[in-house]
Amino acid sequence: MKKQGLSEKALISFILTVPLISVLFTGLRLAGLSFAPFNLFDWISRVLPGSVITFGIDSMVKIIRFLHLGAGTAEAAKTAEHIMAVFTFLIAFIIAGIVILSLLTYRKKNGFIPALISGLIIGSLLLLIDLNLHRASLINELWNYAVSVAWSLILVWSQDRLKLHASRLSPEALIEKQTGGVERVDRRRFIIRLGKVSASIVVTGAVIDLLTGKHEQSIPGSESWSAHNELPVTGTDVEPAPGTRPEYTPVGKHYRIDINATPPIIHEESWRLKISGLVEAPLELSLKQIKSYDQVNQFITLACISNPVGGDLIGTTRWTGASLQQVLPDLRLKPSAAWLKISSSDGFFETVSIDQVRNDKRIMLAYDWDGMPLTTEHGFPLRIYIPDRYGMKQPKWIESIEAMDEWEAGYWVTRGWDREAIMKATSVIDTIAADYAFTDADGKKMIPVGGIAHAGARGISKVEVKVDYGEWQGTSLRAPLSDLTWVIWRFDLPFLEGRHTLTVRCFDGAGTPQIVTPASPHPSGASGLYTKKIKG
Ligand SMILES: Nc1nc2c(c(=O)[nH]1)N[C@H]1C(S)=C(S)[C@@H](COP(=O)(O)O)O[C@H]1N2
Ligand SMILES: [Mo]
Repeated sequence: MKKQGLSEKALISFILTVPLISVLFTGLRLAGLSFAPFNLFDWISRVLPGSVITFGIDSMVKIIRFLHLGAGTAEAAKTAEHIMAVFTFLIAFIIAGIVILSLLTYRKKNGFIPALISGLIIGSLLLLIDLNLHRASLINELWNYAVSVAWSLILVWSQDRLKLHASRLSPEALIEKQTGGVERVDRRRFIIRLGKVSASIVVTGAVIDLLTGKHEQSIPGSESWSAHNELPVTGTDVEPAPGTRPEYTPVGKHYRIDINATPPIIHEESWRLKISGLVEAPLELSLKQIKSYDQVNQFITLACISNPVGGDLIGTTRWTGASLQQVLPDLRLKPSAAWLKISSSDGFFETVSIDQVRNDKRIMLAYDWDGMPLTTEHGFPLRIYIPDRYGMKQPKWIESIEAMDEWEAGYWVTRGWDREAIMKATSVIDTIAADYAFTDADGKKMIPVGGIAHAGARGISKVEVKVDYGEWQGTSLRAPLSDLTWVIWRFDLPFLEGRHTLTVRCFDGAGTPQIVTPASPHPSGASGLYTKKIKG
């Protein structure tokens, strides 16, 4: 009998893993069951060293921006992660398949028992991953075990069939077999049939996905704040140049960055904010209890530390929540408590200084964005806001607060990013609106130019632009939505013939100029001047 070669083992594993992924995906779509490829990927991204992850994120953002993937960097990055997750899973299972088939090549009896054991081992590895990610649930783990065992049984059965084909041949064929001809034809036929079954499972999965996918659910009875309220700054102020980004970011367009292929789904009824550590007595707060504190509303610009100069990982909306300062006395902290460790259901965490909380009432536990409960992507049911810090310091999906006497490095800090992650001042030219050129009072042709400037919670005192190597010139600043948001600036540029370059710079509220030395996001946020070409 011909020994099964490595490439045939790999081929069979591949043919069987593709429909496995399809079945898992259908489970996710139809029943919200866990999708093992995402869990495997998320687990790998948590255990890999920070430098590898940082390099990965950096390259991904660069490639996405270079390719101009229209959807927005954050969305394209998630798609890229999903594709990587599926490939990683595929390769892992092909390797597992080769190992299983190699171990079982020389067995005499049928492979039911070893196949069952292999499937159970794989299911158990998936269970360990889910436990590590805090994503394990009875139904999900049963599902993982079921599909792993089924995959493994079919895999080993295929090997049995291939052997059988060899031994069941007629005497004539057996003679021919010496030359290897019939056996090869027969094996090929079996593998082709297997491939057809596999393909039809994938097609069925895709059809189900098409039929059931993508109807976005809106939360019944809730309407966004912005749908029926005017923004505090109206058109009477400095008019943004046409093409400037919206001053207020729709929640659906707000960038999303986190360590999860799919966001954790938390149920309000069973969720409690658990307070522990250096407190007189451990405490649990329901969302209702948190909402019973005075409601605070703040317009806030949030940015990711991975945002390059001029990138789209920045957004502005209206946050609603309770001031942590007000909640603090009810936590009954022991005198030695100096830090709060805020932990999330995805394993993300950060520490906040209690002194800072006592001194800054803007630090808040937020439950609404734009007047609606936080979406799953943006941290339902609770996230924290800490002024002047990049997003990496501000956990979403908060589950617990532990009072501690010592500082602890947070999730991204342990992976090599800045301890403080103070937002750097940045300014961007969104538009040079040549199509909206107008003639001013002196009869000169002017082109509206504009964009944003932002310096965390420090405000913006001045934005200037220059043409080529010319003098810096002042711009008009629109009153911001709050002193925590970006500022929209506008400059009417006298029309110029030919090609020129426009550069922008800003100064924060204290008059400190933005850092002009170019730096990439890692480890403490991007800096450098933004430029844009003028097409005359
Ligand atoms: N639990 C949790 N919170 C998190 C993260 C995360 O991965 N997990 N990412 C942080 C980072 S890096 C950023 S930039 C912000 C982004 O918030 P957004 O996705 O709502 O825009 O969430 C922060 N909070
Ligand atoms: Mo971030």
